[in-house]
Amino acid sequence: MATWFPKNISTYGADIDAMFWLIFYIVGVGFIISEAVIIYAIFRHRKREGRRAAFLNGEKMSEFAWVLVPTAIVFVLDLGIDFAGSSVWSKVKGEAPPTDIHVIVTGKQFNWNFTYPGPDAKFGTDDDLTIENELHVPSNKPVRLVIKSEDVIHSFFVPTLRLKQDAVPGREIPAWFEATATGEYEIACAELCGYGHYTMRGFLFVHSSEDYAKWLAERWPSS
Ligand SMILES: [Cu+2]
Repeated sequence: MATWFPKNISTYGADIDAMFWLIFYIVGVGFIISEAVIIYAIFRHRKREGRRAAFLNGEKMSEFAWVLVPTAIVFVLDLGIDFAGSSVWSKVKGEAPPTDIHVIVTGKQFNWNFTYPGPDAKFGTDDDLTIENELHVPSNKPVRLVIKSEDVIHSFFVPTLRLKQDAVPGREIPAWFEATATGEYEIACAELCGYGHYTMRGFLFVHSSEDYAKWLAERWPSS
């Protein structure tokens, strides 16, 4: 079933996928048990000659337990998922690994703009470069992003990186990733953001370090 997922090229992708499967199996088992109980009850208590329907107001403890016990089970399983997910959360959302690659991602109707600081490594200077819908990074190096929006809420989604983060107007939200395989991968907007939402498509280009250096030299020839 793992083949249902898009290819994983992210250092933390396997952790995210493991959480997905944990939740999938817990919810799947719960689904099968609850459906089995419903189907059993339908047959066991079906209409029969000479038998009146019972009126249950749920005031007896044995009746109320049908609500209480499942609620308690769901609560305990929720805590288990939170506990299992906390280390993944802190890895993905906590302190990003140090790096010299910083990119500002700006969502707008209906584009992803990627701003590079240029050779001076500072944003807001003359050598900044903004590219539409193309994010170029080297493989096997952490990349730090700051995700912004110019207008409405968007969601920066790179399925192969297992990275999804809302872009919220007025906020600068940090994110990071490290891609492990070179290639060209799809970037989407995962938040319905207007009539052109479906056109909000970009590409992530993961280069080898030599190719990335070449790409940089082409963009900033003077440096
Ligand atoms: Cu959008």
